[in-house]
Amino acid sequence: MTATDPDIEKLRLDFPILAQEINGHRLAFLDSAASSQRPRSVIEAVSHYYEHDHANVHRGVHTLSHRATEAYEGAREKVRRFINASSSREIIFTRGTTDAINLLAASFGQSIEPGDEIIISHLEHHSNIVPWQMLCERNDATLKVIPINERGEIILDEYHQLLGPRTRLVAVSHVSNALGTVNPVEQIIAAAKERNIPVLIDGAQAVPHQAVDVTALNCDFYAFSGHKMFGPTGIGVFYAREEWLERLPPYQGGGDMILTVSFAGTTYNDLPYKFEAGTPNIAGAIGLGAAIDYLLDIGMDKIQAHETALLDYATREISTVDGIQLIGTAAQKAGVLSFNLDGIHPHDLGTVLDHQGIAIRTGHHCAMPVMEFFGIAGTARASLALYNCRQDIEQLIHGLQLAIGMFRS
Ligand code: C6P
Repeated sequence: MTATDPDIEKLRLDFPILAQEINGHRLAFLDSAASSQRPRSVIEAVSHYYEHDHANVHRGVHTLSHRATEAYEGAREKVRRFINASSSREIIFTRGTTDAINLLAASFGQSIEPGDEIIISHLEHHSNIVPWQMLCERNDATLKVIPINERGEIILDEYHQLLGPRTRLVAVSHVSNALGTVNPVEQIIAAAKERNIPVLIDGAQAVPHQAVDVTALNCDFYAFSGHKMFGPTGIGVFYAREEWLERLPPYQGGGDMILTVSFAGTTYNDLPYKFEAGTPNIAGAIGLGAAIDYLLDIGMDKIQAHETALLDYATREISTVDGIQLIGTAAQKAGVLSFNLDGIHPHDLGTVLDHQGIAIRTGHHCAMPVMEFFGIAGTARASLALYNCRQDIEQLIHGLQLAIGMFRS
């Protein structure tokens, strides 16, 4: 599969939403970092479940409950294989990345003491900043931030300086949503491990673009969202090593996370159920399982090669546009082109492009500190997924020329 390969045209047919026109133009969907589209197989898996198998899980002796439980637990096993976790007991279904990070901040956070330190990076999405800020405020701990350089890359030397005897956790993104920088997570994890410091990786923008192996990475925690990897909204994953999950207190209390309840006290369920209180998003998990089947069927290496070639092409093409400033020029990038055009506000640009059938995101991308670093209020962001092709990029470049004509004439 290359950027010009006819395979991509065939693959696009799997995504019914892409076949439509928007404002009288072919849809060029370049906003998958915000939320990707779903292949027909995911849509069908969810509706098949609702049409044939729905009941609550882990609760009934009847056939439908057995079927729902089997499908839900089957999805957990698919997630385990997808990220190469050792056991499905290490896979907790959540509402998404944000929910997964909040789970860790609430649970692990209970052991954080005054003076303890948590390290994040300057590249983080708000959901990997605010929960740690809230925790630090609550427990009188300190948030330390790894600085970045002008290309939008983490400065590893500075990271090493920040690691210290009071560091309790390192929490960094695998891929930046605002710039597309692929962070050197292997080195970040290895340096923390030398000091026995646990590491959380926010993988929301990594899992749709490359193979992820949590065992090889040697991270303690890994979080991601279903809706950015062609699965449903409202479902995500919190991976944690089993020994951590055994030690950590539960996040929420309620049904399914208990073994026994009396007014004298409660005992908690086995893993992973200890961390899944209440009726879960059963259909969401099944849809996520179908998305994983879809991705693995194509092959993550093939997807990564296609997107890397397309990003190279898009970077070359957009660099020729008069007055363009690319924000984020890291040596290692995935899936994202963030830019500004001289004299045109990103929101105006987004609106003009929408009139041409081109969907991009504009603004701060929930990464305000990144924008602050570059001294800008926001960017226009075109983000790629496996179904994008050269035609999408050509349409984008044409749209940018039109906008220049409108605003600069
Ligand atoms: N970024 C974007 O347009 P949720 O909303 O929980 O599914 O994911 C939050 C999140 C966490 N980390 C990273 C790196 C992310 O990119 C996101 C979501 C979207 O960039 C929506 S703000």
